[in-house]
Amino acid sequence: MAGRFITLEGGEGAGKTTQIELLTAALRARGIDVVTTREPGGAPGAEQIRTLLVEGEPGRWDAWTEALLHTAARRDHLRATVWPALEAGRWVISDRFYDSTVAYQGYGHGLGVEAVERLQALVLGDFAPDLTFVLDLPIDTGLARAAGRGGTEDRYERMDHGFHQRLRNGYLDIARRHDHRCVVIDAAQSADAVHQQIMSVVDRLD
Ligand code: T5A
Repeated sequence: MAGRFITLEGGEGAGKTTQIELLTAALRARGIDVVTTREPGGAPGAEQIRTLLVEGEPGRWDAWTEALLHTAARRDHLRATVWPALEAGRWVISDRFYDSTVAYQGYGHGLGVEAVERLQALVLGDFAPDLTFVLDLPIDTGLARAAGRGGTEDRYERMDHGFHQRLRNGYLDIARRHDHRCVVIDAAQSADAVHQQIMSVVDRLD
């Protein structure tokens, strides 16, 4: 069976990690060989870059430096983890991918969609996910969930309300512009209800 590349996207605390666990278990129960991974990170070099991005003060990088760091981590992640797995026929499920750079740096930080998409095309060519779930929920609900997670990786959660609003609108716009691969899911529902919707879409993958 050919490999598939599925990505989960959304703002802070949208429930991606929770849904990836449920989706992975459901696919493995069907005998599918699944690799789960995440961005920023997912490979040793990319995980080192992750630390620079998710810890520290919200303003420690300007928007372009941040976009370049995320994209450098992505290139390493693809080369070391994603492409070899897909070539081996495995399914890869990634917690975030390039839509995050378009949403966070393009819309959230105002670099603009066109500039960020050009950067992605330069570094990744025309490689794209087969299917992307955009988990959408009110900002305050997501931030409250994320706050419950604790830890030091809270740099983006501490960005201002306007940033999170641009992010949410940005994701909905990405989903509209790429409706051949993106599906928006109401992530304010219970984890089980979200999972059922995700599975009903995965079942339609050819
Ligand atoms: N970033 C990333 C960029 O700016 N540009 C980029 O290009 C990339 C790739 C990564 C940060 O980097 C930024 C975006 C991010 O801010 P991260 O640690 O990966 O940092 O942060 P998040 O992806 O936001 O991860 P979170 O852990 O905060 O959120 P999740 O994974 O979406 O949510 P999850 O599943 O951990 O759930 C959070 C809490 O909510 C509960 C869970 O039990 C958990 O406690 N929950 C629910 N509660 C009620 N109902 C449901 N349906 C629930 N689902 C989960």
